[in-house]
Amino acid sequence: MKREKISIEGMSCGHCVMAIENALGKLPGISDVRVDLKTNSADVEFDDTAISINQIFDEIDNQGYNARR
Ligand SMILES: [Cu+2]
Repeated sequence: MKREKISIEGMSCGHCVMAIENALGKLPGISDVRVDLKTNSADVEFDDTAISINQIFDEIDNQGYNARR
């Protein structure tokens, strides 16, 4: 398991937090996701043999936010 903190731009409310948590939670290989609106970041725990950090960034972007690499 790997844990990464990802900076996210474009979140404005609790709905944004839920949208990202739900979307990432559905991806295979992700075991824990916590999005924090105050710090504009996500703390993600994942199995890096099942999913790459770039796929996680892409999913955040697909939801309409901007994951900063
Ligand atoms: Cu929102």
